[in-house]
Amino acid sequence: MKRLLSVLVAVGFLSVVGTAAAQSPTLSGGATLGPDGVITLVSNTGDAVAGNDSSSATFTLPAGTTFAQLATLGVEFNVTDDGCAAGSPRITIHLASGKNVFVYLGAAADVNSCPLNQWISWPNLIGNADNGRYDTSQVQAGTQVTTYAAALALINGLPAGEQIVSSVSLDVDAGYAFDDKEQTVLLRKLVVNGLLFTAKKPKKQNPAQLCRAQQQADPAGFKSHYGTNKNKANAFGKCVSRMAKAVEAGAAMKVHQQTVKSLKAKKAAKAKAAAKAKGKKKGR
Ligand SMILES: [Ca+2]
Ligand SMILES: [Ca+2]
Repeated sequence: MKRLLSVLVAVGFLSVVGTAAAQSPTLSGGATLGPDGVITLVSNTGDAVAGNDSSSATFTLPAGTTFAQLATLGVEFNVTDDGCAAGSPRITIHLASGKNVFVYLGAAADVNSCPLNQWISWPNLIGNADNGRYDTSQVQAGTQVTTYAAALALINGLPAGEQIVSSVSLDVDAGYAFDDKEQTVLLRKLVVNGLLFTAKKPKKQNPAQLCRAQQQADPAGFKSHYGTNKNKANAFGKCVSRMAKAVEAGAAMKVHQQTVKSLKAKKAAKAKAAAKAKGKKKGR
């Protein structure tokens, strides 16, 4: 038993080692961080603003990191407007020499095409064998369509100083390729070795908790608002099933706040009417 326990403890420690610490990449161009923690990257070449022609989210790597030392390169993104084009979105591996290695993010069959309005996940592009996933043409002409293995062999053959990676970015810059001159990509995860950005998942509301708050706003009104049987005794259960549906639809807070407001308003109106009736009685 003691031995089993120490094994479990060791496993527990192992799982902690290698866990990347959450941090935010540096945003530039038209990139913005939303209240939901998701980064929006736009390329708008159709307006008068130059600052939003391209967008990047960039992780600076620990000094001296080499291309061969990149063990994890993952991304979760969603192209909402109007598609993938001209190598955008892409991951750029910035070498300290000033040259770039590009990693394209589309489908295996065509690394430049991707579906619209759905989250696309690449847990790790290091080792990816799709032909054309990597582009090392800035390092050596004629290698625009290549693989990770070939990119690694090429860069490992360079002088040591030219194997250093200074930063890694996700880039969006192909607005010009679309009719409306605008491209939008959402980013909710970017991981490069120990550097990790993840948008926080919104906390799910508890339907029963919301119903208790509504009930407190006006117990009698709550009964008549939700109750469907003879003595309205099923009001709480009806509320919980209504709010559970709202939570699933992502509309729970809206429905909850509207219901509380309406319950309070009805309660106040009732109290006012009762006071008026009382006053009339007294006046007689
Ligand atoms: Ca612009
Ligand atoms: Ca557009």
